[in-house]
Amino acid sequence: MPDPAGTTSATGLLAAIADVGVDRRRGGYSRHGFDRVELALREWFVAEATRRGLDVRTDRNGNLWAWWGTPGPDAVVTGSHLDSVPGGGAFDGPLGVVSALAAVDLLRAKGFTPTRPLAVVVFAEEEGGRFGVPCLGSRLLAGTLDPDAARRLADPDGVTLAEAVADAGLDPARLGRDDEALGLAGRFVELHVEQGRGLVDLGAPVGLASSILAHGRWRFRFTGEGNHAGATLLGDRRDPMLPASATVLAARRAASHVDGARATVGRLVPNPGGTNVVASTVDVWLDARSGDDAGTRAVVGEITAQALSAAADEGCEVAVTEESYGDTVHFDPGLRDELAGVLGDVPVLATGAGHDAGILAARVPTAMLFVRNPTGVSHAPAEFAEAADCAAGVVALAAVLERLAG
Ligand code: HGY
Ligand code: MN
Ligand code: MN
Repeated sequence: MPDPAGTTSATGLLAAIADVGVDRRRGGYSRHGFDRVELALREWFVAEATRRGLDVRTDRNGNLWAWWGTPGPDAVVTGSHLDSVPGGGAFDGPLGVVSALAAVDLLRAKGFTPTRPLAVVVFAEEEGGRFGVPCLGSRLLAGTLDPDAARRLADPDGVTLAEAVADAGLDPARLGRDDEALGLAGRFVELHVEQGRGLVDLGAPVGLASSILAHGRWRFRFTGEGNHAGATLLGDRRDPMLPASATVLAARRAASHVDGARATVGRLVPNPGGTNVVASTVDVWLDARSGDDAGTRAVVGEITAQALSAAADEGCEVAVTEESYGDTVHFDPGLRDELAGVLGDVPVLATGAGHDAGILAARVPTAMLFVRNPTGVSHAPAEFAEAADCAAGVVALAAVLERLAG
């Protein structure tokens, strides 16, 4: 189906970046905050926004704001992120960005002109795939992440966030709460591919979000004694891989004790990581989530107790660091209901995934639109959305923007 005159489809825009950041080793995409790939995606976005006559500005935290009209208070803001998890899918993040551009096209093609400022935003490092803290750009913007701690965040190669943003042309000394930028936002609506099968099971192409689970990330660093895999008797070992392994198993067990909870270890890094070497340290990252703060804290508490006990049994030390945390987010019910009135009888779903919208919701009336994902899979190459459903998402987002900015 050809795009209406003067417009581009979300899938057409996604196709334009389909070769950027392909990860041939992992599969899928690896696009991380301020790395070479994500900077190329930023350049692409700036060119696409500029081509549409939008005025693109970069805020002090590296978030891009593409303005339709003069930046001003009570703006209607939409957008998402361009970065991915390692080996991630093509839609998580970029679908929200390209749908916003396509919605601007659609509104322009029908002769719409916003009566209040409208901005398309690309947030920096939403996945935390490089510096370890999710929603890095939106947390800094909202003032919920200490800028000094943020500047010291380092990627696996030891490059700090301060160095990375400086290389990207930003002043690291200016990272931090930006009330001037965020104060312009009157409402924020993020469109996102659904990360689950809710819409598939309900047979609907588009839905609205009700809430986000309480979730966070914790690093468990187990320290033992590095040694030779052959020359060291079992009784003489302090092998951190054992308590690390016990922690992985404890995560699933603890989560099964709390209704609806999830706990995951997707990343475990032994040091030095030799096949014939007893590790000296092992880092384990835990991602834990549940419907409320008490549930998530209970899961993490049980896992931590197991980790401490297993470390003591093996004569190892363990240090636990909370790297990020956010309580349950309930999106603005008034805005959600207003959008439901625009979209008709669409499903309202909770999400287990975190989003920049979850960070902004504390400061700005915020809503999310979901687009059906037939595989229900996300954070993996199988993540997908049909062209027709992406088009339905653009039409829905355009209707929402017309309502809010009309
Ligand atoms: O981890 C999350 O839930 C999100 O995709 N950053
Ligand atoms: Mn994600
Ligand atoms: Mn996302």
